[in-house]
Amino acid sequence: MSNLILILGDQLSHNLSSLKTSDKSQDRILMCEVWDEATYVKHHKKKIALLFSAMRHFADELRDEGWQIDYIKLDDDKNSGSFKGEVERALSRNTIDNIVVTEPAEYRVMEDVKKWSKEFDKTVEILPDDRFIATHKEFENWAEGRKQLRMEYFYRDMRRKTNLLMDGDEPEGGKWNYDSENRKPAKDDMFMPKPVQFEPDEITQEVLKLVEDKFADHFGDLEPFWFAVTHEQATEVLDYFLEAALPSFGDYQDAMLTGQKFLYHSLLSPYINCGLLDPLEVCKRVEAEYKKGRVPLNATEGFIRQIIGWREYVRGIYWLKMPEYVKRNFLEADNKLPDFYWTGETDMLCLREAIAQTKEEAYAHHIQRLMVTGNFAMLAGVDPHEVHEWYLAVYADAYEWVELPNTLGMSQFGDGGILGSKPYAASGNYINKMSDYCKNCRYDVKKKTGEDACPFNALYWDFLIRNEDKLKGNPRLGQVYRTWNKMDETKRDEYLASAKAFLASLS
Ligand code: FAD
Ligand code: DLZ
Ligand code: SF4
Repeated sequence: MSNLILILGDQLSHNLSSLKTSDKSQDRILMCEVWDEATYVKHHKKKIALLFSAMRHFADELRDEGWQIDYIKLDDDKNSGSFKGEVERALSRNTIDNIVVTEPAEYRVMEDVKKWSKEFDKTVEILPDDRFIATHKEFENWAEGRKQLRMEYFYRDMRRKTNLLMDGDEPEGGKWNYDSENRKPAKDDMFMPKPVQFEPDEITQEVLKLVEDKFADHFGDLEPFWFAVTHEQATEVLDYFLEAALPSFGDYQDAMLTGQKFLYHSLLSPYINCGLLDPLEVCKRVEAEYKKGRVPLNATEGFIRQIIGWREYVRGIYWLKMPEYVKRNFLEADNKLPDFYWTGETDMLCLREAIAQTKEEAYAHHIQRLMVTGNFAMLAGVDPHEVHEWYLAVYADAYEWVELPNTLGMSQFGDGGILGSKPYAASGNYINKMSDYCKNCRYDVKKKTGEDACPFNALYWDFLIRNEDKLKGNPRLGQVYRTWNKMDETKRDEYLASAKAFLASLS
């Protein structure tokens, strides 16, 4: 019996379920760079380079371990351009009894794979992806019968399951969540860790040439390219994060500073999501730093919550709600995504900074994604599907299972409140509190209306009024609507006129 094991670009883990159950001496691995995956949205050049280089390095590691591998490069002769086409070609090259694949992380690919058994007349074994902490069944059971699917309660179950930061049956320190300690603005004289950077080796250089040649019209700067592309390098990034940034991760998690792209964030998501780092192992290393007394509890808990809480939870929501989730548009927003999301050419400094670093690094941290680019798109009434496709294309860590709930749900309120209990809508005041952007912006954050006023201020009220029918029943927005109702009528008209003029200027 010989199996064909298909390993996808985000399955670059030695402990992958399909590898654990296979036999080096008779099974054959297929890995393939395919046009369809690189272009179903036009991914950032750096993201494609990261994946192709990491795939090639991983294939070499497996070959060194004695596996037989068919590795198909993008520019190989006869590359069909799709997973299905490459499986078909592999079946014709080799004598294969069954196809084995660890479940694809994206719905689109899973639907494709499910058809192969019939199409190829072979058994297709789809194995669970046990790099995730919760199984699909566990999430479904947790969700069953609940009126609200709040992350916090799911997270507590994941703490119990993993035993991370547990003191017997109780949470370490007596509280499950230390977020209230994690909202400090940063100052520009603080020590900032510099990300670990790697020189492209020969494999990466070949990939960089390929990406420049084939994907020149995709968004983003390809070089300088310094991502980790192997497990060893990704582990160095983790080591440095634990050493230099983790102790301050909690305190400044929501802060933004001009010219500081990374602050105390880990930069680990691209590596965790493609399999170069294991999420549970990362959390154990973080917990160990707390146990050594090097890192405070608010940072440790805050970090672990992002991974075993948010990351697992958004995956659960994705698989629970797809395929209809991607079509949701609760607020019926239908404006176009402004062009400046692709060019960064806007006078709004907060947006310019977030978009410029997205173009340069394929990275922006969570609050930039949520409260700057996400908040603006929602306030401006942009179609959430367009917003989703932008996020999926521009970030090195973006895969639909994690990006879609974060974008359409958390940041755009497109799901009507499955992920968040209210829209993350904020005026310029929030950005001013959490950043130093407003000091040097051509707009005045203190001005509420008029040509020089921060656009977020009028858009905030315009958004609430535009969507009043849908949002006024939300108990968390009652106070906001009462404030509006008490406001002087002239002031209200000025807000709406300012927003209208600004939105017109966008189109
Ligand atoms: P850190 O701030 O260091 O956080 C540590 C880790 O926690 C991350 O590496 C990540 O694995 C995990 N994490 C943190 N927040 C989340 C979250 N909300 N959902 C899932 N995991 C989380 N994350 C992605 O991995 N891929 C995406 O495509 C993605 N799209 C997003 C789109 C929007 C609109 C928003 C608001 C958030 C999105 N996130 C996404 C979540 C988050 O912004 C990124 O995980 C984080 O910025 C990655 O940078 P980091 O590794 O430095 O994270
Ligand atoms: C994101 C991506 C890209 C750009 N290219 C490839 C590829 O050529 N081959 C591959 O196996 N995977 C790629 N990926 C990752 C896949 O899109 C991802 O594995 C699926 O969407 C399932 O999550
Ligand atoms: Fe952004 Fe408004 Fe501040 Fe300018 S003033 S940086 S537009 S929040």
